Amino acid sequence: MTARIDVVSIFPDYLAPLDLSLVGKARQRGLVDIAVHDLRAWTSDRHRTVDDTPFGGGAGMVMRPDVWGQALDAVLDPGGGARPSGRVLLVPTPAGEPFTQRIAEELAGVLADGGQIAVACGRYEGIDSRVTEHYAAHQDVQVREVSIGDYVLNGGEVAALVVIEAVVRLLPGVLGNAASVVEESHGADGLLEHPSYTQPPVWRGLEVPEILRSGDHGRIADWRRERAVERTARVRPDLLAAHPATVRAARKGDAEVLADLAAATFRLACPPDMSEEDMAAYVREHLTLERFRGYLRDKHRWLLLAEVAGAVVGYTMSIAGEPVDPEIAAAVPTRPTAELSKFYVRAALHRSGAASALMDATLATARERGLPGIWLGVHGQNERAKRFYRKHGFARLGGRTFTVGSRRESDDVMYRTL
Ligand code: JA8
Repeated sequence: MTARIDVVSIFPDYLAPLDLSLVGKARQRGLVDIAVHDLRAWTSDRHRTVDDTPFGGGAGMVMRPDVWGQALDAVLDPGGGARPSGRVLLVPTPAGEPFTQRIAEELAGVLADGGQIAVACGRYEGIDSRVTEHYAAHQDVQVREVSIGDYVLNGGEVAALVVIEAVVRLLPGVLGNAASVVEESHGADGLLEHPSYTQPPVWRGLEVPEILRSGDHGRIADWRRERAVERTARVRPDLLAAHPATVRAARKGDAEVLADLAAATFRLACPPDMSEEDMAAYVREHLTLERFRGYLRDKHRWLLLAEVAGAVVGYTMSIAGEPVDPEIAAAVPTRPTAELSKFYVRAALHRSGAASALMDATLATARERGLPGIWLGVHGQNERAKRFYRKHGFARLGGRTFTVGSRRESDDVMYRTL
C-alpha cells in the first residue's frame, strides 16, 4: 500500500507547493499519495462556518470540533480497516512538541509501512481541544501536536509544508543519493554541518581553505569534523550535551593535529595588543610539526588531547623536572615538580567542559607520576585563564618577565599541590 498523506485546511491553495520539486516528483512517481482537502466541505450551514467565539472569553476565534470531527472521520476512516498500518493525526501548533529530524524519521517509518498521516491545519486561535483529545482516545490513531519553532504563524499550513517535506524526502526511493540523507546536519551524529565550498578557488578575494584542495582525505575529514564541532559549539551549544569531552594521551601520529591546534589557539593566550608578526614568529619557532614530534618523544613530557565528537579541541603539555628559571625554582615549595607548560582549548569550546576534563586528566597524570605539585605561567592580563586556574586549585606564587618577539611580557606564576 502506498504511503498516504491527507491535509485538511480552510486554504487548500496554500498547499500548492506540494506539486513542486522533490515532493511533487515523489507524488508523480507514486512514492507517496497526497490529498489536500477543504475543511469547509464538511460544514453544514449556509455560511460554511468553521469557527466560533471561545468559551471563557478572550480574543479571536476557535475552530469548531464538530466540523473537524466530520472532516477527520472522513479522511482517517477510523476503524475502516482498509489500512493495516499506523494512522497519525498530526496537528501543527506552537504549543506542540518541537518537530525534529527524529520525529520526521518516525513519521517516514509510519508511511513506509503503508500507514497514513492526516495533517490538521488550524487557523485563528487554534482548534477546539476536544478534537485531539477525542482522536487520542482512538485505539489506532496516534495524535502528534508539533511545533516547527518558537514563533507564531497565521495557521498550520506552512508548518504542514515543512513537516511533509522533511518526511517525504526520507521515504525509500525519493532521494537519489542515500548518503546525503545521513551526512547532513541533524543526522545521526547530532552536529551542525561543516562549511562547504566549490569553484572558483578564489571568489571576491576569498579563498577556499587550502586543506580542502590538498587531496589528503584523512586531514580533510579531521578538518571538517573540527569545523562542525566548532560551529555547533558556537551556534547550538545545547546539541553538544550529547557529546561530552573525552581526554586521551597524545600519540606519535598526533603531531600534525597538535601543531595545527597550537597554531590556531596560541593567540588566545596572548595580550590583546601583541602584533600579528610577533605571534606568527612565535608559532614558526616553537609550535612547528617538528617541535611537537620532539615533544612527543621526550620522556619528561606528557601531552593530553581533549576530543569532542571525535574532533581534537584542546591539549595540554606538561614537563616533569626542575624549573629552568632559578627564581621559579626557588619559589616552588615541593620537589620533584612539573610545569603545566601549555593548556589550550579552541575558543568556541571554552565553556564546553573540555577544559575542565583536560585539567582533571592532567592533574591525575601528574599524581600517577608521583609528582607532589605542579606550576604554570599565565599572562598577567589573562584574567579568564587565571580565574580558571584558581578554580582548579592553583594560587599565585609570584611573577616573571619574558620576551615574545620584540616585547617584554609579564606572567603570573601559579602553583598547586597534588
Ligand atoms: C501556528 Br493558528 C496556528 C496553527 C499552527 C501553527 S504552527 C506555528 N508556528 N504557528 C499557528
